[in-house]
Amino acid sequence: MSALEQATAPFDKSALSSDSPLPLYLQLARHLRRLMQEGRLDALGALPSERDLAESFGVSRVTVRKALHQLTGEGLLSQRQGAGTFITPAPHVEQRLSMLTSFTDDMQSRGLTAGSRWLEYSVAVATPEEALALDLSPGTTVSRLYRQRLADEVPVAVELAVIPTSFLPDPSIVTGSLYEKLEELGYPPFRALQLLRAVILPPELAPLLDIKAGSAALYIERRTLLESGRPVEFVRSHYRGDIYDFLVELSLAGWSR
Ligand code: 16G
Repeated sequence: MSALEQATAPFDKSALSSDSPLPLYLQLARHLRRLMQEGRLDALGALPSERDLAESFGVSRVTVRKALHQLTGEGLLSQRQGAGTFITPAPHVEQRLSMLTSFTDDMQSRGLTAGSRWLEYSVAVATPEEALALDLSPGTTVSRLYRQRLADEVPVAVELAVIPTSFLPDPSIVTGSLYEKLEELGYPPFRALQLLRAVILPPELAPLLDIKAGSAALYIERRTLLESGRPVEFVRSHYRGDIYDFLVELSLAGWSR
């Protein structure tokens, strides 16, 4: 099967269901979004014509037009008069592992716009695992920030950051960068210990990262310390394996030829 045939194979009527309560154009938009996010349309660059899409999916051209309009609004497609509908390349992000940077810094340095969506925030007593990671005595309270992190509106990670309330009493005051807020409060992150592990994405996180359940992901745990050595943050995150790269700089370790 050629690359084109492989990419066009998913343009098929079985992707949509007339029994679903979701309007057909939203089902079509969701299907195309998924194909783009899985990189299955990369070989195409541009989408087939509205007429061809309508025929392949067995829907009207109005339905196709509404779906394409929806995805254009989300920045996933761009439509050029007379030239067709083009697929916006997915952002690719690289983080240097030797530098302590925030998500916002990482995005900015790549010309992407960092974003967050709250999934939940709360103040609660630290769990034993959190207390251990943050060197807290039992019963100490922490602020929890559970956020979806976006690069140019594309979800790239889901992050649960836990901060002792002595540093951040109210998680809701973090409206943008957490690290900027900590700096503003007088607790700038200074260094961090980070663990990375390749995992299969837990199924409940798949919709939050807009990828298929069972996809590969990077699980990262970070313990961030103040200059004094006191832990200020414990973060557990899942990053999309397909668009996030981590770059490590290695230098010769104390031996010579
Ligand atoms: C990064 C950090 C995370 C930190 C966040 C702050 C990793 C693996 N994690 O995502 O620990 O909480 O940056 O970002 O790099 P912010 O300042 O943009 O909120």
